[in-house]
Amino acid sequence: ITASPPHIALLPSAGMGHLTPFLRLASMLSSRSCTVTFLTASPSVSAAESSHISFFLSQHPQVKHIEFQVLPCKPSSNPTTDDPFFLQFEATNRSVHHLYPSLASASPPLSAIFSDFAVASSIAPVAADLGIPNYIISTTSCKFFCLMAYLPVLLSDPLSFSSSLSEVNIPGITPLPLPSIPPPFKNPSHLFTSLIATNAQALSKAKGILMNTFDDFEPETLAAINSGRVLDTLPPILPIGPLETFEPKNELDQSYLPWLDSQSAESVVYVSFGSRTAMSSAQIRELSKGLERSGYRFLWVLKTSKVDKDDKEELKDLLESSFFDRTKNKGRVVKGWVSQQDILEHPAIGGFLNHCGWNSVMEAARKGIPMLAWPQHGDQRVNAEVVEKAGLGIWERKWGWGLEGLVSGEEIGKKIVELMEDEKLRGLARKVGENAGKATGIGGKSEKVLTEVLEYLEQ
Ligand code: BUP
Repeated sequence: ITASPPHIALLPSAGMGHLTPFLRLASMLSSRSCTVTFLTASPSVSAAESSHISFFLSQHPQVKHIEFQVLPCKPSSNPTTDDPFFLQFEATNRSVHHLYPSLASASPPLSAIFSDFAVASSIAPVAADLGIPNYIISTTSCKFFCLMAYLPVLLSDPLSFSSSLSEVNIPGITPLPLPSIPPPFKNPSHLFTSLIATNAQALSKAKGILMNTFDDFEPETLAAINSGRVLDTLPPILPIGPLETFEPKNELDQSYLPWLDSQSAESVVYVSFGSRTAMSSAQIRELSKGLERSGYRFLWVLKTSKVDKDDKEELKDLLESSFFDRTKNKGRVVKGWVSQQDILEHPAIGGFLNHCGWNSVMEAARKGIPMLAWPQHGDQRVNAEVVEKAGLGIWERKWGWGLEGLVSGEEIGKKIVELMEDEKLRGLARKVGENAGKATGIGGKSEKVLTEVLEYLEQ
């Protein structure tokens, strides 16, 4: 009997940073003849999530879709956070077991569930009852993954994050400077911290951890974790990135394109802080000054709220009209969703000022675009260190977390000049791009890892 391709159910978690790699992987699996069932929690937090899911399904009619209802707690009922994405993580964990009957009756029968780290503890019993393997998809760097996996151990010692220590030690990997630890980790009862710790404890039940990274990007950390030096209970870490992109091209604001098309090669700085970072209005003004001072051309995607549905402010209320007058030939500011991948692929883009959300990092890596890292929250300071070490970018550590203090326009301007004029960095970043291409090309390391997983799951 010849084996047939596996049937894989994918279960992402909340937020574009989590959904994006799942849509990309679903598209890759589908083009490799797998049967794919995509599981989504409803209602989603952001409008971007629902529109991306709908568009993906319309482009992949062969993909089955199962939607399940979640009921997030009211923000006021959780004393530690009002972040709607964290509340949705928690609600999804509470609802996942409802998926069992539809997963059990799937036809052809399911071969595996690929699910987000944020639901590891609740999906493990479902996969066990179904008698199929569960692979976790990690949506962050391998280095931050190590921190999450090791978090239960760190939390068991009240001194782990003590301000008297300058760094946090995790066996096998280079120490993490204390300022890079997400502040909620210092509070064990914070919802974000308890969710990560609970899910970390379930990692040993997974068959493997699929990671959107590649061997040449984080070689030492991957070697350490895969040799059992970080924790000896973890399943294999399987680097399969950078994931191929799948981007919706509908309903996008592309008004900047003719302008971008008319710019010379590698002359424009692209500025974006991801889908859920809202900067203060004072910081937005300093950033505008910095862009202007740098003298470089810029394309700036601006967000003013954590959830896109709340983003009601207009550009004219955020920045002075004189700024637009002075920079009308120098730059474009866009509000709303853009195709970041298309922008990064545009020959005019020469640098990327970014928060180091992991998808953005992998997108820049694929294209070898030098980054100026300005991490804002969560995993982003750890990711920024990875970016710097890999030769993809520079990072001004003293800028601190997003809401920690104002960075002046003067400093921002200087750093942008440094980014755009550092020829050594440009060469190193180009090399990163070449290595990323090799990893995902035919016979490449990431490509081989994914092929082996799918062969193992063939029915
Ligand atoms: Br904003 C924006 N267009 O306008 P990250 C983002 N993206 O294509 P985040 C667009 O969304 P986390 C836009 O290319 C990336 O794939 C972008 O994920 C795309 O950051 C994704 O980079 C955003 O991981 O999530 O959204 O802050 O919480 O994971 O940091």
